[in-house]
Amino acid sequence: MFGVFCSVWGLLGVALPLAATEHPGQAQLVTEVAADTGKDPAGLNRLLSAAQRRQSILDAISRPAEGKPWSRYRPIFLTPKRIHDGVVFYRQHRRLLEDLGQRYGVDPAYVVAILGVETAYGANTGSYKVLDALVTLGLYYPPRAVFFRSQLKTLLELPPNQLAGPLDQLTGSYAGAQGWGQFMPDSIRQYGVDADGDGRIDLLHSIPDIVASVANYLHGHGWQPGQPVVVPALAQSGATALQAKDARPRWSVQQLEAWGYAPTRAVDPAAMATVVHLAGEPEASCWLGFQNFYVITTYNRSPLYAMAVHQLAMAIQAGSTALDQAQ
Ligand SMILES: [Ca+2]
Repeated sequence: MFGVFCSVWGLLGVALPLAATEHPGQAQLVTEVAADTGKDPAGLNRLLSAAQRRQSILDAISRPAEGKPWSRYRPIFLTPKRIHDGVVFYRQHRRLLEDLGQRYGVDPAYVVAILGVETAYGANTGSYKVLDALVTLGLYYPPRAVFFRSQLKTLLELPPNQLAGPLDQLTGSYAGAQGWGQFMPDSIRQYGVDADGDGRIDLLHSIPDIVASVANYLHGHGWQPGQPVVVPALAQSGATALQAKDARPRWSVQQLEAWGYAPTRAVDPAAMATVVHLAGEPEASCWLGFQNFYVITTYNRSPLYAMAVHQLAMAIQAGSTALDQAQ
């Protein structure tokens, strides 16, 4: 009798009341997380089964990002409002920023600029459920499944005091990045800091935690305090074409000059740099990017992103200095 009932439900395509969604690969993931953390598999299954595969997330990640020339990318981030809000934020939290900048050996204007480019200083931290985002990309998006499944696993493993709220209520970007600095779960685990000492890492509500975590991230990726980020260069016609898979500084300035890339400002000839070409309208531009430029690209590998962060940091610094002098 029961069996007949079941098959009727099955034929009608109606879910049995107690049947939960099981995503592909869920059982294996739960087994791994439970083994690593001792968490209850039933609780993990409940969390995952309540998460939804979202087509909007798959659509968002499939759109080409940062395909714009610099001349059209720059105005998105270097707006008067974003500069103004950055100056206000910098001055409002100056003591904290300068103390943490000192502690982590990073220039705090760059921390503020990253918060500005990522989320307009916390205004747009994202409205996708983080669990939906990471289930969708980790379990239903083969091209990036290795990366996103690992982020999903980390999210499930993070202790509750490293999250800004209950795991099933966290929101973020379509890629599952959270908080003012848009940290992925691995970055929360590796670089998250409880700077206000309340026993939690809260990258959504605690300004000290947010600032310290971004500063710690930059420090951890090799920021060199007081060193240049990027300088404009002139590429001579016939300059040696250089290929590199990322913005890591690979050549000395002296070597780059010999190959036809002349910095337009005095820089240490022994400093290591890479050449950054930005497509423009109408003209392309050429730059020498140093270690600190590379560090910003570890946050987002697009050179356009790193340049936007650099120029916003410069504008915030200039705006703040101008106000100091007016006082
Ligand atoms: Ca805290």
